[in-house]
Amino acid sequence: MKMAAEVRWLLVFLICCAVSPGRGETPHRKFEYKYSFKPPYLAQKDGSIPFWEYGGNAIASSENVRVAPSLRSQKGAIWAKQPINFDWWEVDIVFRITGRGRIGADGLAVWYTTAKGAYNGTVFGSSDMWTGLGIFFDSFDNDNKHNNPYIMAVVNDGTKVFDHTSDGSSQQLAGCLRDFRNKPFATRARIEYYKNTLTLMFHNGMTKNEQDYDICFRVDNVVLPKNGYFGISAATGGLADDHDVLHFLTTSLYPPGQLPVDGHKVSVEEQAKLNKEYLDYQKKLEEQKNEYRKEHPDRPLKSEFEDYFETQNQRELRQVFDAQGQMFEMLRELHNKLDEVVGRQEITLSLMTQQAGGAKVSGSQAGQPALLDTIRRQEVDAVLNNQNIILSTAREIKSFVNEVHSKAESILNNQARAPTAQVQPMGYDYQSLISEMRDGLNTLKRDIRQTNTGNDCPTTNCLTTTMFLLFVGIQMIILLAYSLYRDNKEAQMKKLY
Ligand SMILES: [Ca+2]
Ligand SMILES: [Ca+2]
Repeated sequence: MKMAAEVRWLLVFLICCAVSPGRGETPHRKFEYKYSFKPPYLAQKDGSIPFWEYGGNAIASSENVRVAPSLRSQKGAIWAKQPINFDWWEVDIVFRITGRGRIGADGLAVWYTTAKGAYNGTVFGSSDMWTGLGIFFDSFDNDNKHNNPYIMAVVNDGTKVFDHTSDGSSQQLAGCLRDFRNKPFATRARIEYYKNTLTLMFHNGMTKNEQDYDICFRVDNVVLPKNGYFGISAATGGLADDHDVLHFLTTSLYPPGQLPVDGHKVSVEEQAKLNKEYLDYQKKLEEQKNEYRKEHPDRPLKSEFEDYFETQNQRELRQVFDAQGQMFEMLRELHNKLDEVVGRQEITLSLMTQQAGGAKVSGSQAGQPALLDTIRRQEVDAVLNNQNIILSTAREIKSFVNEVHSKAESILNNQARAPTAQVQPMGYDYQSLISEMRDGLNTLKRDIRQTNTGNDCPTTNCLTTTMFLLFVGIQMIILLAYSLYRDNKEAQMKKLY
């Protein structure tokens, strides 16, 4: 049942995906020429720019719009004539801010506001307290925090006064520190407002590569008023830069499936009108060109050849920039390759560590000898130590055994000597007894002889032989009994040992 539920959910998910193909897919794009300008023939002969109006100190030429020239206290602006009729958009501007000084002023602003601003306002040449979005390229460091040139976005609801003294740092929605002044190539900004996400990509003008953008900021949940006007303004102060805008290209963005259907119907009617407008414009342009050629018969030739000739300095500069551009390209390639190499190295390292881990477990042939060698040495040391210990203990045991042996020998000797020592007194006793008995007998014989020779006493009456033999027999029996008693006593003593 659980599996079935999961499968059902998966199906629902797949159906959702099929029904609304790619919420994250790239939007439909449509170039909006009515909100764009670009060279060549950016401005017409009369100085007007189709679908745009400019004022203040702004100057338009066929190549660019100089919104504020490098003179003191200049202000200018250019505004689209029509408000936009789409919700999401992308604006690509190509611009150059150049000046002789190390520091420039004041900066350039790109606007998207509910109403066209002034041509000589206080915020980078246009009106303060605007309603909508202002993107400022602020050259001059008013608050002296060494954080300019700076790019920032400020959204205003028509009530806030821009804080120039702090360079708008407290009011900015987002920003980034980028140097956009005096670059070898034109700087570019790509401002995208799509599904309430505002993104600013910036090209620093250091390379020829037109796609060399990096992100300045991306902000979600940005709500801008609908049907606003696009505009650009610029201002100079005590210091001055030329603020030139070369391209202003607007693209409307439509989420997939949201391209206006009725727009197509309208365009059928409008198309003829627009085609006519376009043809008129082309005709007018040709007429102007012809007039220009008539008025300046020598100019076209000159301008044609101007492209072929360049001064020494120009050539050197061009060569330097070309070389620099090539170096940048090579560096980027190298960087990419380095990343690739590092990635591969990491992969191989991880693989190697994995293998090493496996080798420890399985005992691979590569790691074995080194490991065994170290173990052998340790083992040999241990064995030697053990041997030494064993030798010393063996010596101790040997000396102990010798001691025991000598002691045993001495004991054995003592034991061997012991019976003689014990027997001796017995022998001595017997011998002394026998000698005593002999002495006794001798003295008895002498006494008998003396009595026999000296006194009249009858020998037979005094001591008869039977009496003598009886006496001796009794004495012998006593001696035997005594010796038997001694033997018995000794046997008992031995048993006790
Ligand atoms: Ca400033
Ligand atoms: Ca500042």
